Amino acid sequence: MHVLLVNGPNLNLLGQREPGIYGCDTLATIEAELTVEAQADGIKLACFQSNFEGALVERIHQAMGVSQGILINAGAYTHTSIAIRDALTGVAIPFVELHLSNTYAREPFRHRSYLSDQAVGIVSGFGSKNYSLALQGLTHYLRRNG
Ligand code: CA2
Repeated sequence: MHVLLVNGPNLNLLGQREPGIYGCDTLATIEAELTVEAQADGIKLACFQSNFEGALVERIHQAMGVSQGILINAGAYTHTSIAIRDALTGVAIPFVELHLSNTYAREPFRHRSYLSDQAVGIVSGFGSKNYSLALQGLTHYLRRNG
C-alpha cells in the first residue's frame, strides 16, 4: 500500500517557531517517524511539503495511479483553496484531513474547511500525534474499503 503525506504552507517552520501552538517537533522528525511507523505496517510513505498552492495541486495529481490514500495538512490553504479541494476530488483518492491544532478552538476564519466534507476523516488538535492517528485512520479505512 502506498500513502502520500502532503503538508502545506509554513509547515516547514515546525519546531522552529510558535511551539505553544504547533509543538516542538520539526517536520523532518515527524516525516521520519511516520515513515518508520508506516514501514512497520507494510506501507510505503511518500512525503511532500510546499508553500505554493500550484505545487501542492501538481503533487496531488502525481499521486494518481500510485497512492491508495493521502494524508493532508493543507495549512492555511485548508480555509481558502478550492484548487486543492478540486485536486483531491479530481484524483478521487481517499484522504484524511489533519491539523496540529484544534482549528475550531481558534479564530473563526479557521472554522471553515474546503476539504472536510470530502475527507474520509479529520484529525485535529493533538499536535504532531495527529500524523500517526491520521495514518492509522486512513489505513483502517483503506483495508476495509479499498
Ligand atoms: O493546525 C494546523 O495544523 C494548521 O493546519 C496549521 C496552519 C494554520 O493556518 C491552520 O489553520 C491550522 C498554519 C501552519 C503554520 O505553521 C507554523 C509552524 C511553526 C511556526 C509558524 C507557523
